[in-house]
This record gives sequence, structure tokens and C-alpha cells, in this order.
Amino acid sequence: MGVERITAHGRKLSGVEHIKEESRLLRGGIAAELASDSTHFAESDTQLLKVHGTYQQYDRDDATARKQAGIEKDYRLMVRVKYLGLDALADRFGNGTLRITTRQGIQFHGVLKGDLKPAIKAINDGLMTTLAACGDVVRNVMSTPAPICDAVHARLEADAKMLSERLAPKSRAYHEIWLDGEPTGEPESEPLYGATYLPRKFKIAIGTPSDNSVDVLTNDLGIIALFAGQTLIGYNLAVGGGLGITHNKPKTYPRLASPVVFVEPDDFVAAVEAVITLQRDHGDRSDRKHARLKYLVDERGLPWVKAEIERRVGKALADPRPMPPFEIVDHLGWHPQGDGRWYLGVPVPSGRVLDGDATRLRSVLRQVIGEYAIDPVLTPSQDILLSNIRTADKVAIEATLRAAGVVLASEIAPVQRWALACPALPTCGLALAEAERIREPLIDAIAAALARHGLGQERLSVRITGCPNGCARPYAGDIGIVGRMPGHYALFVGGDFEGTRLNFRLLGRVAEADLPARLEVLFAHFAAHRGAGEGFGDFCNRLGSEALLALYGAEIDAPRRRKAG
Ligand code: SRM
Ligand code: SF4
Repeated sequence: MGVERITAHGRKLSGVEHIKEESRLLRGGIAAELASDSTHFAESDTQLLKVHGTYQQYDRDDATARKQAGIEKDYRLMVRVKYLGLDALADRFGNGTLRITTRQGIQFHGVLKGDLKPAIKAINDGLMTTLAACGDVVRNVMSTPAPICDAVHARLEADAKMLSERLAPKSRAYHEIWLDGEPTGEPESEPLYGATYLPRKFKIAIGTPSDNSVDVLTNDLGIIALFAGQTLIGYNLAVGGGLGITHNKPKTYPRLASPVVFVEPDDFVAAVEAVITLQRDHGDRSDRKHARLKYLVDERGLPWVKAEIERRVGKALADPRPMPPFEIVDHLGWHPQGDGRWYLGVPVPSGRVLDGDATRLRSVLRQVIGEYAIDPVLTPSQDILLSNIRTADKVAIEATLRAAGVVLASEIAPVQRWALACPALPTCGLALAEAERIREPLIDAIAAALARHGLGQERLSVRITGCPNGCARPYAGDIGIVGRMPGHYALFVGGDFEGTRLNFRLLGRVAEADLPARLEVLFAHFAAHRGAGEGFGDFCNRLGSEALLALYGAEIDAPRRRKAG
């Protein structure tokens, strides 16, 4: 598949398209850069590094001071991996912490350029990979995390694994650069992607209506597996989910995926590949802010998307089947696995696994995982499930965790349990404000505000991000708190807990210190006027923006309301 200098829409290709085209299937200058003693990679190679699972970053806390002193930035690399088992490597190569991501991955931050190759080699030696963790390819395929031993969960896991392997880039560049594989001289190709890969990142998740903990509709391709009892019937494919936006650029918007076809198990892989190749062939390669599948879906329309999938699969496909309402399963705490064993879901605030003053989470996880032959499972809520636990070991494991200061799910309010925050500062180069570092005080204050109105046990989701890119899926929760500028956030409300409706922006710029009070006004009204069984997000959605803003009276003046619009 050749690339024209001009896209099918007559626009100039973006710079990243040229870098991919000239990269010789993802090689670029990475190997030469690794052999040099510079502290960081050239910009063009940082784009390619993403597909190898690495982002170049710098410490943003001391960047200004270094600039003023004429010292170059403190360049570090963030390495994203698809599976756990990295504990030892976090000390050897990273900053001593592991971070569970919102897509069931693991990152470690703070890797120096000189350590990058040994780190990636060590990860692969442990039978894990960084390949395709980032970049313009299909990312790790998410699936429901519950380690339950039944036909439904076995099927979901098998499908996610099969798709991850099948959709991984086939270039041998990864082996040559990181694992010292010899070039074979054999011709190589990327049968699915072609030489320039996809126009943009592409995300897939597999869920079921009975467990949407993967937030399936926020993905480019959301796969909803439908079962009759334990028997798979087929899959509803939903297309065009994606959350990244830019503040004040209405052309960028969050979107939930729309169900477009139902496919029988035999047509599943062909239909998934059809969705990927239609984005490969028709996605916008001129403007990276307009390159996700969601824009193509809106511009061409669902009937066109369905016809394209059918053409590529080679047969007519059914319309999506009706689905039961989505539910979110709480995987924290103790749950039977169905095979006589148990799993324990342990909350990990912001997914950061570290040893702090009060809590030695990292060492105690290492200890219990080793001692009790536990399989750790990562969740899309940045938590960890310790699976395969014998009944006889439950008490000892819980006691060991508590002795290390780990706060278990039964000890925290639901709002703490369901809160997400992205890393933001100091590592993320795109952060406009803090997220992970303010999560604890902010969520504590929100929990206290809820408790004052008798809502302490209310299940609602709060998702905090340092910028509008949406890494903690802020537009799909009950409450989204989105960094606008240092110390200030946009406030979104009115989504639903089950992830089937986007929230809306209520206030455009709220000072961090004012967030709990602004929310408390809504909580008070909710407590007094909610319908029977109505969730907070549903209530805000029912009332709508104008009615909610009216609750603030003169407190929020007209210009600030406009900013909210
Ligand atoms: Fe993300 C970029 C962290 C899930 C939308 N994301 C980034 C980068 C790599 C910043 C960068 O490009 O320089 C962040 C690295 C920060 C750091 O210091 O570690 C980053 N994203 C994360 C993680 C670690 C957040 C977390 O709290 O766990 C998640 C890693 C998942 C993984 O294992 O692969 C993460 N990012 C998401 C999600 C949620 C999801 O996929 O379920 C989204 C919203 C869904 C979507 O893709 O639309 C998301 N990240 C983005 C975007 C906006 C994309 C867009 O279409 O506009 C960017 C910026 C970009 O791509 O240009 C971005
Ligand atoms: Fe960085 Fe923004 Fe993603 Fe947070 S949401 S990790 S600040 S890109």
C-alpha cells in the first residue's frame, strides 16, 4: 500500500505520516541513536518509539529552573508494557514505582536513555512486551478483568488474546533494535497495516452487557459479546468511540461508539479487520487532531460504515442485536472465582504501586504474589485483582496486606473506590494541571461533601485528568474534572455510571480549591430531589445544564457561565 503525498481528501499529509513512511517499517534512526551517547532521541524517532512502547518525557517540575540555568531538560523515558511481572525492573531502570494504567497496562517512569535497551530486553526476557503499547497501531485489547472460571470469561479472555496477537505489527524492527535480532534479509511487510500503519492510535475493548468495566463504548471499536447463558451467540460491533478533545475547539469532541453490525463468531475476525482497514484507508492522515475513527464515522455515517464492513467481509451482515442494559461489576474486595478459589480486588489509588511512608504496597504485593502463587490481573480502573487464592489463605493474605498499611475496599467510600486520575504532572508533556497528585485530597473532600448530605454510600464515578485528552475517561463518568490551566479545571456532570452516556461541561473553569463546594451544591439538590433509584449522573442529565447552573444563583456570574458553555 503506497502513500500519496496528498491524502484522498486533497490535503497535505501530516509530518508523522512522512516519518512512518520513511521509517523502513518502524526502524528510523532508533538503533543509531541508541548507540550514541546523547541524552535523548531526535523528535522524528520519538514518534516511532511509541509503537515500540516508549514515550520520551522530561521532568516538568524542574524544567523552568534548568532552562534558566542553561541546562538541558532532564530527559527520561516512560515505558509501557502489556503485562505485570516488572517489579524488579522498576528499581533497576525506572523511578521505583509501577503504574497500572486505565487500559490494563503497566508503565514505569523515569528510565534514562542509556537504560532503555536493557530495560526493554529485560521485559521481553520475562515474556512480556512493550510492542504496540503506543503509536499508530491497534493498542492492547482490553477485556473484562474478572478471573472467573466459566465459559463466558474464558471466551472473552481468549478473544482478547487472539486479537492482540493477530493485530500486532509484524515488522521485525522491534526484534532487531531491542533484542539484537539479526536482519534476515527476507522481504517483510505489514499485511494488515501497510507501510504507514494507521492514521492514529486505534483502541479495541471486549465487554459484555453484564460487565462493562472496560468502558467498551469509549473505544474506536467496542466489541460487545452476546451470550445465551454460557453459549456465545455473536458480537455487536460498535464503532467510533474516542474521548480526546482540545479545549475551545468544538471540531474536536468526545464520542461513544455506535453499534453498527452484529456478527456471528465465524465472521468475527474478518469484521474486526474490516473496521481497522476502513480506518486505515479512509482515516484523515493530514490532521492528527481529526484522525480518529470517530470523525470518519460521523462524516460518512453509519450506513456507509456498515456497507464498507460488509464489502470487506464479503457478505451482508445483520443489524446490531438488542442488548440488555449495561452493568458495571465491582471487582474490588473478595469474590469467588467459580473453581473453589477466590480473588481479592485491591484498590490502587491512581494505579500507582509504590512504597510510601504509610503504605508499602509495592513490597507487599511482591510478597503475597510470590508466597501464594497469585496471578495478578489489572483492571481498567487502575486496580489490581489478586487471583487464584485458596480459601485457607484468605485470612493470612488480608492480614499481610493490612500490616503493610494497604487500605482495602471495605474501608473506603464508594466515591474513593471508583475515582480515576491520570498521571499528569510531572511526567506527562501534555498536562495543563495536576491530576494524580491532587486525587487524594480532592476525592476526600468530595467524599466529605457527599457524607454531609447522607450520600456517603452513593456509588458514583469521579474521573480527573490534567488536560482534555481524556486518559482517565473523564467524559464517560458521573463527574469529569478536566485540567484547564494550572490550578483550574472544567467540571463535567451528567454521564452515567454504566458508561452509556457522555457527560456535559457544566462549568468551564473552576479553581481546584472550589471544586468540592461547587459539587456540594449539586449533591444537596440531588439528595433532596432525586427520583427513586436515580444515580447522580442520571439526575444531572435529567435536570440539564441551565437548571443546574441556576442552583449557583449569583455565585457564578454571567461571563463565567459563558465560559462554561
Ligand atoms: Fe492517554 C496521550 C497516559 C489512556 C487519550 N496518554 C497520553 C500520553 C502518552 C502523553 C503523550 O502523548 O505525551 C500520556 C502519558 C502520561 C505519563 O506521563 O504517563 C498518557 N493514557 C495514559 C494513561 C497512562 C493514563 C492512566 O491514567 O492510566 C493510559 C494508558 C493506557 C494504556 O495502557 O495504553 C491512557 N489515553 C487513555 C485513554 C483511556 C482509554 O483508552 O481507555 C484515552 C481516551 C480514549 C481515547 O483514546 O480517545 C487517552 N492519551 C489520549 C490522548 C487523546 C487522543 C485523541 O484522540 O485525541 C492523548 C494525546 C494524543 O494521542 O495525542 C494521550
Ligand atoms: Fe497527560 Fe492529559 Fe493524558 Fe492526563 S489526560 S495523562 S494530562 S495527556
